[in-house]
Amino acid sequence: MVVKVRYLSGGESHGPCLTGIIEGLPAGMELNPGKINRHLERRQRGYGRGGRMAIEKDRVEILSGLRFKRTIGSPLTIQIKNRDWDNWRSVMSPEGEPPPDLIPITRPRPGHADLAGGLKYNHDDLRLVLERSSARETAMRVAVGSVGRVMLESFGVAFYSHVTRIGSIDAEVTPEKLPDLAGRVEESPLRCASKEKESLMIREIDRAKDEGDSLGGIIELYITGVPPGLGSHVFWDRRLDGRLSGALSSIQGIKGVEIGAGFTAAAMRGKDVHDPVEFEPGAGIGRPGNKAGGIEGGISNGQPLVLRLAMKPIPTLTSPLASVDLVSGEGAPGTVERSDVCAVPSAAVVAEAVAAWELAAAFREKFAGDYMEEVKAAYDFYINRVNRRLRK
Ligand code: EPS
Repeated sequence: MVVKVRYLSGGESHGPCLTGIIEGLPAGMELNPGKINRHLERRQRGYGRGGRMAIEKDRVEILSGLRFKRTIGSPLTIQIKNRDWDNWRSVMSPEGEPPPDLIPITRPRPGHADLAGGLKYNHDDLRLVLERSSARETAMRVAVGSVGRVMLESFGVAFYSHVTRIGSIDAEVTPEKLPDLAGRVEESPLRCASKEKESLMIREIDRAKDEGDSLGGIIELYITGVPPGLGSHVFWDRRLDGRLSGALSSIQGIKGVEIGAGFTAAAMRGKDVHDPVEFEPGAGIGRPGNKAGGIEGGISNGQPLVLRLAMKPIPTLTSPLASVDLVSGEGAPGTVERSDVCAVPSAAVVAEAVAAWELAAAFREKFAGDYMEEVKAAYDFYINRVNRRLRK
């Protein structure tokens, strides 16, 4: 049996709502919408965000696929209302005529989807690009990913993320420490494990804001409890590393994804990069190191997944770069829109959800079944066999 796992989302940043439809969940899975809302709330936090987050209070409404907090096997439809819609009803109205005072956006922001999107879809008003390219869309990615996460958590998978860099400030905390530092990361406005580095990061963000500038950074994901065998070496598009890095680099602003030792491995010798396989009486066959970041040959190997994401600075600058007005053809500064100075901590929560969704899809391919007990039985059978082979 092959399970089709997919979702589609729709919704403009300043339209009425975001909608997602998920296919592929087993029936009988416990799903408390409160768990999804908790991650939506985590995504809204973070030092460096602009005024929009003071308006929104993201919460899901489940419109189908759930009864008494249990999935029923049909598509799960999720809706998140945009509170800001009240301020944009005339500008973003799906019906009627444009208001007489509508001012189109005609000066693309360098680094933003404005220019390329406007050319591709032949939009005169670049608002039609920014409305969907906006990171507002990631609220639905968090909701959808959190559904996958709830399923994976019931099989012992745990997700951690932290911010290891903002601009020039490096936090230097290794991911293995994250399970112990999770409380500290959660209360940090920058998801930074080091209090000292957090103050320096805040100062860096304040300085960028004063200068009309923006900042990027680095996010690290650490995911434990992933069983060996998710993904596959036999087809290129089922390789777990490709699926995770493709999905993670589709998050707004993400420009690079590393797995395990990543780019540093390129400068090392093979004997220093690859993690030996060891047998220890009592513990069985295991790995003393994890430079592979939990994936070998496109397949999870049972070690924690370690992924790093580089996020570029947000392209909306209050002190804008040079651009051209597409109507007059004359040089003009890029459009200034309300925006964030730094959204790296939010992107970390988005990254957890995006990784959770990809892993949930790979998990369902490995452990198919129409209802939860069937999935659990397949999982238990497989894990017992794996443990026997590893002499555990
Ligand atoms: C964004 C611009 C800002 C951000 C937005 C992403 O929104 P607005 O244009 O309404 O001020 O706050 O992020 C979100 C709305 C969100 O929910 O994360 C952009 O241009 O990408």
